[in-house]
Amino acid sequence: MKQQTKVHSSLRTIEWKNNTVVMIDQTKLPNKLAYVKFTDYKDVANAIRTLVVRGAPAIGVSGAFGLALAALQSKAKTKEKLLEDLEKAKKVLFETRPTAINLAWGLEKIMNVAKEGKDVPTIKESIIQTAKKMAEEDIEANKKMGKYGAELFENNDTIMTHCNAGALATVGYGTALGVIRATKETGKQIKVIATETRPVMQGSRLTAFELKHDGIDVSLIPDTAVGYAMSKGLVNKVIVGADRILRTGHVYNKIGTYQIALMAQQHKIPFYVAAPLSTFDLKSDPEDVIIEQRKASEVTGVAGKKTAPDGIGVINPAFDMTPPELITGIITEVGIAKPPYAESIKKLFELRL
Ligand code: RUB
Repeated sequence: MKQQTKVHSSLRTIEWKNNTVVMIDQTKLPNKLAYVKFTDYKDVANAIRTLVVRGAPAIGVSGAFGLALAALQSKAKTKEKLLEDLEKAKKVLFETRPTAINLAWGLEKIMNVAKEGKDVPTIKESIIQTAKKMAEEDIEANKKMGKYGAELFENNDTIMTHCNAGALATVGYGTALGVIRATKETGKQIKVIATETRPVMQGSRLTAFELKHDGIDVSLIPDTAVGYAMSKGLVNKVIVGADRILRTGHVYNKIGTYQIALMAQQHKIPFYVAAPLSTFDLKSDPEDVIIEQRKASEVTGVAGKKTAPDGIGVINPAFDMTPPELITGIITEVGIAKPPYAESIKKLFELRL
């Protein structure tokens, strides 16, 4: 029998407490673990826009909580007027970040609950209950994903990850880092190599913080050292999260994911993606997906200090697309999809029904 090592993250990224949304302010990490509280949906929208909360599943649930606040803020006396107020709030929340599909998913789910309700008080109550349930279900999905994913990793593996697909990108436990946590919980010894993830440093600020917090062995590398680490045999497997996965298995994730997948293929290193079904977009084609472009100052400076001359052009896409042929498997809460993805992803959704 394998030794059971319990590795739990005590970090809870977002929570609904006494009609207030409480979040970890991720912009303050790793220097300070600070929490912010919101009672206005516009502040939640601003928190999503400014990366106080980020990561696909976390912004999905934040959107739902934002609508729950909007419902409480509404002075509507009729269902029609309440739906109008909610539509207005939905638009503000939706426009914060365009690439992660979970945001649209979270907002749509709450709007459907609102439309089905019969009067103002019952709609408000069912929105709050649904949003709270979505938060709990996110953690459950991550734990299930962890169980499936743990089987893919061996004792003594060193696993590379990019960006932050951990407890901090979700409500808790994490997707890619959830699989790493679950692997550790089976008693397997594993190490993690985290990329810094320029320009916003989710790897060094968040992944390294979160893994250290949980006592998981983590080494940080510059994004530019991925080829070095792979060519020196320092990496056995790669696992990343996703912001959107199409029915064809095209994966949108943090900028830099594509080049890591290409290098993994060159070095014959398995490349896995972990994401809940709420990250899948079965309707869009690659040309429909909007890649968020972020401000130039993220690239022309580091930690508030200017590192580039004024008056130059900057290209700062937040995400890129990794094509299915570079992906070994996609781990979800209902199982693992393997190529050909058009068939295996369809099967996963049938399993859920
Ligand atoms: C986050 C990012 C993460 C995925 C993880 O980007 O790209 O890797 O969101 O999602 P940002 P998941 O920090 O700009 O939001 O947890 O589904 O794997």
